[in-house]
Amino acid sequence: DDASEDVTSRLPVVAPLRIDSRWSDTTSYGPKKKVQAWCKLANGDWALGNILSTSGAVSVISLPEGEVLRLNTESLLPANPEILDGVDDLMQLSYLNEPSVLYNLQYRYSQDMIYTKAGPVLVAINPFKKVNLYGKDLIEAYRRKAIDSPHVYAIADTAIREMIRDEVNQSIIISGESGAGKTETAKIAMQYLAALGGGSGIEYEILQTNPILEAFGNAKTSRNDNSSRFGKLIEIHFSMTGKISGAKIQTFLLEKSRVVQCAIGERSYHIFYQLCAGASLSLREKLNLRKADEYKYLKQSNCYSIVGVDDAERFRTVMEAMSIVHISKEDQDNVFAMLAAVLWLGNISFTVLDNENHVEVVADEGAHTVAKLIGCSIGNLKLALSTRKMKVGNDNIVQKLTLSQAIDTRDALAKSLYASLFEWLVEQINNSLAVGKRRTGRSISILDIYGFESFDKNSFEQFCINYANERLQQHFNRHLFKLEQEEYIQDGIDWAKVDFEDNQDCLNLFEKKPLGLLTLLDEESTFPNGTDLTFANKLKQHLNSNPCFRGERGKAFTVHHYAGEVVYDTSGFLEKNRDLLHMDSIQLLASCKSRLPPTFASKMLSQSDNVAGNPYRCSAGDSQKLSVATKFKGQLFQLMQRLENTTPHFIRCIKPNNLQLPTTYEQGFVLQQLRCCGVLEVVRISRSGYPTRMSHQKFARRYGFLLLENVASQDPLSVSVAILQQFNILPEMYQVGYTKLFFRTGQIGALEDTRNRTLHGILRVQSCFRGHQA
Ligand code: AOV
Ligand code: MG
Repeated sequence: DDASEDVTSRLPVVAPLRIDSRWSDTTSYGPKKKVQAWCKLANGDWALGNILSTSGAVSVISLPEGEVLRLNTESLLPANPEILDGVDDLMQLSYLNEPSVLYNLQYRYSQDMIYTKAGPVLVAINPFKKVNLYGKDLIEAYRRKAIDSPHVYAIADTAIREMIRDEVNQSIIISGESGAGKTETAKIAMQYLAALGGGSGIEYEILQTNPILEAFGNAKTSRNDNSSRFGKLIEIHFSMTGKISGAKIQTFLLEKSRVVQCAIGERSYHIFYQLCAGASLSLREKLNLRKADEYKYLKQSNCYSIVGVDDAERFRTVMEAMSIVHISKEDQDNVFAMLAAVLWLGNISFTVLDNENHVEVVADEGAHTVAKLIGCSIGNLKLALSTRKMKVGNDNIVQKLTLSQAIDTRDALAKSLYASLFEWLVEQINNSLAVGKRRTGRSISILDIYGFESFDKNSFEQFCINYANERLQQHFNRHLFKLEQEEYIQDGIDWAKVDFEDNQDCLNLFEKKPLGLLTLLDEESTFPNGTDLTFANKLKQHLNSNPCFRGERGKAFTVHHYAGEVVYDTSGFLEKNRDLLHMDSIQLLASCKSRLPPTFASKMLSQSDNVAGNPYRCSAGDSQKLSVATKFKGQLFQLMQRLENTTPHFIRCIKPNNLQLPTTYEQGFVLQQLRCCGVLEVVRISRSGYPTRMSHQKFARRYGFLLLENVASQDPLSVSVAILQQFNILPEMYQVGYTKLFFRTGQIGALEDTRNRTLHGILRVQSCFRGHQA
């Protein structure tokens, strides 16, 4: 193997540490003539130029197109030698400044090498086109380690190996902003795990959950034609023999407002359009289905199709996938009936009865179809949507709803039906993939949540999504920076500290009690007189001194997120946070002789925390139910706890441009993402640090048998030192701590190979074979 004459492989894996982007010791007196350097152009991009002369503060640079610039010497940054162009791990760069990293990624990207390592982290740049990087042959090549260029496959492979080696659960944590490629990356990782752990057939079911959940949980937004509107953690379990034994999916906060409202140019959930385009004639008749543009919920955003997507065909794929995860044809039809009911609910209209704006439901095709689909009488439906039972003093009265109250009630019912349907689906899938209760220490979880979002108008949904991303960023920081530093210090290791962007302040802004965004939101949500405006004012009153917060005019406020500033409009915050479904609606559903899958109806009813007080209560505000934000926070805490108990593998997805275009790499846009996710710091820390570590005991146990002399009687530390010596591990490649050994990247890999070869007797077989030849 050492016959490889590839030049880059002879470069030291660990370049000498240069804490920042300044000129190195080789050019210690600053930029020199004939040296290449990065210069910042007026448009903010970096260009590679030759230094023609430099005299103190001013340098003269020639650019490739012949242009000559006079620049402030201070503003020049050193460029790496050509031999380092396109290295597959940023750690190999001699100069780790921003333009060098940008250039390296761009160089690779232009050759469809979309994956690059940044120390322990995999950076994936969205190609926005088909690339020849996937499939059976490549999976096999990665499995055999015939290829070692950075890839999602390689990450998944490491996860499997470490799971087996350490008997510790693993996680693959994928982050990046909306449209960066997280969901695609998660699927690619799943494919690898399925291929390696396949055999029982369950792997096929696991893969089929993707088209289902994407149909019901993804939608076209202005950022991404297939944007996930829910968070997802899939835990894939393995048996002792390394075969997949089952899986469990947990979802987080589905954006239900999309069902009843979405912005121009966006779409509601894919499944609605798929159903309208792909339903068979008999299903159409049964559900009284129309074309998508005849439904008000779908019509309002004036967008029905996605370029390159055939909704009818996708519908067939989804039905097939549902059958594979054992959802019966009958249940499937019931699911479709619920979808049709949601669509027809949107078409229900009201007539105003008096000058107080009280209304009555128009008993047209919409109302009749909904009643038929959910299995209630038209009379009950009309009552539930236009009146509310209340208790005033000792009297039970029935109050007529105003137009806006009725519309809210109708929409709340639609949202709630859809969200329950989604939950029901996840439950069915989990039943089908069920794993035993045993915790085996053999699972790999893949986390794919909605990415950071900043639109022209940001509401409660973005607030929650971005909060989740803050939490995730902290997990990333903790693992790659904080815990790292703490561990070195604890074990007495000599090590240069690297500063990183800590986002604790922003998390505090959200979570602090009693004066944090979430607590203040909950408080205002329970005040009978609370409005979005009083909420916004309260934030300004209490949080204006917080550096992560800024009050804006009117009902808006700005949060300084790790990934940038986002202005939130509080309109609708309180209502979305309360998320009330009135008892009248619940009772209506309870009365349905419904076609709903049985577990679904009972689920809706058992969600008593979704109930706005009892039916005879005056105020909807005094219920004891948990708010959406608080529930979400709890879910995120739980998620983090679960992830804490795993060995994490991080993948950072990067969006090369904001237009979803192939072969378009916008430096500034990429840089912004690299900066906020801390990729450069990760490389720096890995280069200066010792990412692999093992206790003396474990190391001695694992590799001791490779020693030529008998060491049985010696203590683990001495055995460890003997191993290090026998295998000629250079002193700068490791450090011996009080309890552990710390290694630079790549060192343990070589030892592992030797160990595996020895264990499998390959060494002996090979030498035997050579002996024959000779
Ligand atoms: P996201 O999950 O990060 O956004 P996706 O995974 O949905 O982003 O990717 C967006 C689109 O980019 C996909 O629909 C593909 O067209 C394209 N894409 C991404 N990765 C690849 C790849 N490896 N090869 C080819 N095309 C790719 V969001 O869910 O919006 O945060 O909430
Ligand atoms: Mg996604």
